Amino acid sequence: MAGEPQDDCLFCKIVGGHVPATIVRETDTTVAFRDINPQAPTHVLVIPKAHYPDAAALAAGDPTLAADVLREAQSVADEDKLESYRIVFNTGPGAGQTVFHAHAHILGGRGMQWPPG
Ligand code: IU
Repeated sequence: MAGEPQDDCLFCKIVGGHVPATIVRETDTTVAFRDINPQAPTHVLVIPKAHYPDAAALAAGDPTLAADVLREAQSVADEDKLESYRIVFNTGPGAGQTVFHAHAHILGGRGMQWPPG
């Protein structure tokens, strides 16, 4: 069923406390933790606790939860005092998605280039 935890999903395991992560924020519906391979001084992942394979599935399956993720992105930015930051949802392997549980990358604390690589 949409949103149910998946046994083989790393981020579901982080939600369940079975895989360690440096959690910076948690709400009833989301978890935010520091990326293990940071690409900027602030690099936090915000995930829905419910399992959706990518941002498109999340937005289609539970738009309110998608909005929760975006709201948490701003809270992460506020906590790290970021005036500017980037939210990235890699969607699909060709875009660099490697973990198939929807997640927003919150990147900040350094200058950013456009277009991204
Ligand atoms: P991607 O958009 O699917 O490529 O992002 C997955 C991210 O998850 C990537 O930046 C990894 O460094 C990060 N990550 C993590 O923070 N903790 C982990 O245990 C694993 C991956 I595996």
